[in-house]
Amino acid sequence: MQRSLRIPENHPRAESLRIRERLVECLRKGIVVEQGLIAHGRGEAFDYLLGERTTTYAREAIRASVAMMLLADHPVISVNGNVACLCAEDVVRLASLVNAKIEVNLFYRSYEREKAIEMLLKEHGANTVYGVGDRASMSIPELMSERRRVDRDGIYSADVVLVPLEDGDRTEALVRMGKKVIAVDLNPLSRTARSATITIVDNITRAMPLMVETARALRHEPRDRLNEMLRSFSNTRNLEASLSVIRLGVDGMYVEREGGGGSRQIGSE
Ligand code: PTJ
Repeated sequence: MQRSLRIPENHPRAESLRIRERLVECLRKGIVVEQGLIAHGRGEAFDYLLGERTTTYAREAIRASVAMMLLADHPVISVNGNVACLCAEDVVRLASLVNAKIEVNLFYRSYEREKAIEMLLKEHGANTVYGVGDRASMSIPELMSERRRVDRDGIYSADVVLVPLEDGDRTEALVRMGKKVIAVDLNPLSRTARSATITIVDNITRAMPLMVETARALRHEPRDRLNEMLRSFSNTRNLEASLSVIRLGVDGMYVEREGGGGSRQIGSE
């Protein structure tokens, strides 16, 4: 039996509950897989520790990522079930602003899911969606999962790939192919986060709209300025900073409980 929850507006976790409802609805429509709900739960745990805010460090990573996409010759946005469900509209907007292709790439691949995700992206205005069916005829070397199958005109020939919500194996394999990889991952300790060229430690539901906003702001900047933004960014430093937000946040929570004035929002905006 299908159940849907009426979420009270003043519920302290209203937004988080809304996102869960959306994922469950996408599960019913065959866009998200059961494992996608588990993956989201892991993300939620890190989001909680980050204070469910976009940190200043995530904002820095977003600026560098958008600069990288604007400077790229063949940028591609890789879309899986969770990303399609939570951010289809922003994926299409961002792709149009930075002139990127959109490719469906699934860990739990089935033709039905590819088509359902393609349809959702097209409903939001995408023209061509790469990687569907026979289009995904090329393979990422040394990768065994279904994620290895990519489109010759999409990820295979891309110089920059945005992989919101990814697994570590493919990130490493794409980097080995000489591509620059931008990841969005709430877990700053994950292999994806550690091996990507730029990692945005933020929830995709907040990061993607901010990427769109940043692309609008930066799209007419001269290439020199964009290059300068990239040069001044260090992924290692940025990940360390995100981890310190978690550490300080957790310490702050303990202080608060013991009657001190600690705050979870250190490093957040
Ligand atoms: O649609 P498919 O078939 O491609 O499958 C998608 C999933 C998500 C099931 C698949 O990619 C997977 O198993 O992912 P992992 O390896 O569990 O990685 C998910 C990572 O994304 C974890 O590090 C989570 O912390 C992180 N994550 C989960 N939800 C979010 C997130 N990061 C940002 N925003 C989120 N909303």
